[in-house]
Amino acid sequence: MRALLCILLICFGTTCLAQDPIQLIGRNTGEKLLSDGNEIRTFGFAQEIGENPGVPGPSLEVIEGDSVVIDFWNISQGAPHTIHLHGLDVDQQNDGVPHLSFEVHHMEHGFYRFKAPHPGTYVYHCHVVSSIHVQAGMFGLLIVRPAVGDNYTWEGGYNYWYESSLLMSEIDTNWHHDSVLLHDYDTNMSHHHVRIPKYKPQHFLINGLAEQQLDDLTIRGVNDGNLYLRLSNIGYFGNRIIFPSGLNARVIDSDGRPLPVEEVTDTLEILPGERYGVLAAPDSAFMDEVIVQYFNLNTGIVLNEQYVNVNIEDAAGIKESSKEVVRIYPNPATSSLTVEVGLQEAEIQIVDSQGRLILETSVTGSESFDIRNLPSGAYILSSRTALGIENHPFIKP
Ligand SMILES: [Cu+2]
Repeated sequence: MRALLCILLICFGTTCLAQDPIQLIGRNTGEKLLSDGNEIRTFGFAQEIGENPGVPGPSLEVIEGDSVVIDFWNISQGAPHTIHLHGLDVDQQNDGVPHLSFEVHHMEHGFYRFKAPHPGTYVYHCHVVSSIHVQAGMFGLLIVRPAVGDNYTWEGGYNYWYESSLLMSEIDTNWHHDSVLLHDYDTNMSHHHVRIPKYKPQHFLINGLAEQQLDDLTIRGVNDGNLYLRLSNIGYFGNRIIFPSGLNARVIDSDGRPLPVEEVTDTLEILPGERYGVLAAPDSAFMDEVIVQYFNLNTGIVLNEQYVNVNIEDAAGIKESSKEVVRIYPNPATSSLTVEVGLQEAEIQIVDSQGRLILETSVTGSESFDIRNLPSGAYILSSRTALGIENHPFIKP
């Protein structure tokens, strides 16, 4: 039985680790709901046909050393698009700068290939008339995770319990009219003259959200474990990030490289295109906010502030039970399987030996599932909580 479980775990593991090409679809007909209730037209990246491209696009994750292929399929009409891997060490051919690399036209596929270099936080974006296409929504986060493991900043770096990514941008709705978005484009030219309105953003975003929409975003942590923040700016304003002093924040990496000297600070400025890694080591439980200010690069004047909730929990109870956040019994299980979760909520999935999803639900406390109709065989129940992912193999005789 143990051998069977090992084989199953290996199969299960490989499905997770397989380096299939990452599919990105370019679309010019996105819609974005703003915090004031208005909808604007956007360009953007999706991962499925028919999916509204998000602003930002999907966050991509790869592992250091992986051979990565991004299959970019442009299904939109009008100007071509590209994918520029901002800050990543890739060769010129795969760098997405149109006249130095290649453009992907309507109904074409473009393949970007690279070996994932330094672990860190990067941004990808379209590089065709980039001032317009980035503002239109064609950008997203790219995280290179270290080969040593998910919860490390890099090999020999820091271990952390929680992480949060904040990607800042702005929106000027006057740039989202067809007169700007449907600009002329001549593929033979490396530079384009496009008339654009003066940039006066009215919306200041974090992960595409602003104002009351940010209630859905919380930076979580515990009072005796590290919390890693990935902070990036893809807007045209500068960002000043103000951390609650209880976070004991220090800047440890920048643009995908560890900083030679770490800086303990409650305030961090991020200029357009920059990314920073901040390690927080809170020593008490508290609730507060991270303040993000957006300032004009020419005048230095702060035009707007947004707030992200911070919730640092007391680790005492959580950590005691963390070796077994989720417990399942009996095993083997004939008629019912009970899933018991520690202090928090768990998202659980049961997959069969072929990796087929049998059940997906969330559990708080203890819940029993009727498994009389489940065919005999080996299964894996995987659970995801704020403390990580656990895999629990079980047998239905
Ligand atoms: Cu584009």
